[in-house]
Amino acid sequence: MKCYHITGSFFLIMLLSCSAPEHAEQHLPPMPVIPSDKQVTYQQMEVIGFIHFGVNTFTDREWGTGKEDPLIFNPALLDATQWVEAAETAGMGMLILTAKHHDGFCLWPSEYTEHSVKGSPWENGQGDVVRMLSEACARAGIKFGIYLSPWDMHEPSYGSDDYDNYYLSQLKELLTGYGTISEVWMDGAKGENAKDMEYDFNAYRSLVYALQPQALIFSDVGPDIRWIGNEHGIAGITNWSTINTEGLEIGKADTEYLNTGDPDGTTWLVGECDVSIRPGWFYHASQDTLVKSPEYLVDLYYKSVGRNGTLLLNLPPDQRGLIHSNDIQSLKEFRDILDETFKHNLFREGNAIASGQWSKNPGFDPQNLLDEDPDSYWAADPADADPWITVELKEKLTFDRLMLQEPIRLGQRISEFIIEAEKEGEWKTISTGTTIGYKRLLRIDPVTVRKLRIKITGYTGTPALSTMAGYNASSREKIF
Ligand code: FUL
Repeated sequence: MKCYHITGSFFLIMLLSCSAPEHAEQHLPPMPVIPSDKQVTYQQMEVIGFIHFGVNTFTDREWGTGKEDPLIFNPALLDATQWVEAAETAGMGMLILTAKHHDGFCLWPSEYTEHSVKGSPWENGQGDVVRMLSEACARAGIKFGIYLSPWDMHEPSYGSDDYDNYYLSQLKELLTGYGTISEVWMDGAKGENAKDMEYDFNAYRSLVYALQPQALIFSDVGPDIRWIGNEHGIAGITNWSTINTEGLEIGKADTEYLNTGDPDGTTWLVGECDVSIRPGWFYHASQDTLVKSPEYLVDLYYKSVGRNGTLLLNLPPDQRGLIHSNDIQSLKEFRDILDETFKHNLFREGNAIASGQWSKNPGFDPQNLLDEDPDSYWAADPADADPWITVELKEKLTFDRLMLQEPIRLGQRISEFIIEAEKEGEWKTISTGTTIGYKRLLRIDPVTVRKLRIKITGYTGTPALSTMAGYNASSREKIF
């Protein structure tokens, strides 16, 4: 919208219409695909924990056989509160427990099988790990989720049509007996004896939503959370929360596609980046020295949360039923490093000026980028082809980390951006990127400047940003 070469009252009218764009709406219209409230709350947790525990812990295996004797399950010091404390140390908002892994052994006394804690010497067969952990999470105010493996090596009906009923009955026990279940984790792993059987995922999902409507369901293809396509905890450098699930099947989806999402996707599925703190998912004493270092975990945070995903980090308790001190030390230092890096937003007192804004309404003011509220945002004037925002800092400052956020309640829009800094009167590119979404963290070489700007060069809808923040990395950070 240009207003040059116009004179007199006509000029005045045009000037008024330029400075008060037609978009006087109070709200930026949302994109066609937006997250549900529960998906937003889930993503804001950023880091969550996985607990792999069961007969494999006692056989030193990753996958069992289904023939394990429940008598081997005897974690003499099991303390779910210690697991929750470890999770809290790392700043996790939820713990997901392997209520049943592929071997079929149930960590709760299921009515539908004898292959469970009931047959173990632990607490004289009266124990219930699901109950202990769900209660410990509730006490600490963190969320609780379950992994109920569809693959079951022990259950005789596995491979036949009757199996879905068995699975649904167990799911119902877990969904009705243990308070709020915030995430239900399902994978598509299958035994050789089930080649012709299809899991009835639709029925599983319907039951979850009927009994716990607030629960989020994870699988390769959602319906709330999608697998990120690898078990290394790494999201695509480009990562859309939108994706097309049509034709995608659990266990058969293209992992590259899951890793990056799709700007044209018709479904919102947050990408969850699962990885274990050790090489294995279950505890093995031989891996006590192979616990991922705090620096490595921080690097993973940048590659998951910092790329619009969530980090699902597995903490396997040992045969005592406790999380090993090496793992706890790493978790603690992981959080210390992150806290140190992100403790002070250097842009907080800066001044933001934009190429334009959606409307004069202060709700769209560029200054909203510099506060700590993820819901306050700037939205561009749609007439600007390459909208930009310049941030003038209160003085010359040095920073080497940048954080960008989109107001994702309105969808994900930005596909390409450039960050420049003013050095000796010239704008120099200091970073470029693609998607932003909930959070994009950029690690750059340190710059000392007064002014920087972001230019948004690609977008699928009128661009909006809720955060632009600058930090100085803890000296303990490393890039792997
Ligand atoms: C996979 C399983 O096969 C692994 O054992 C582990 O539980 C991982 C998180 O999911 O599907």
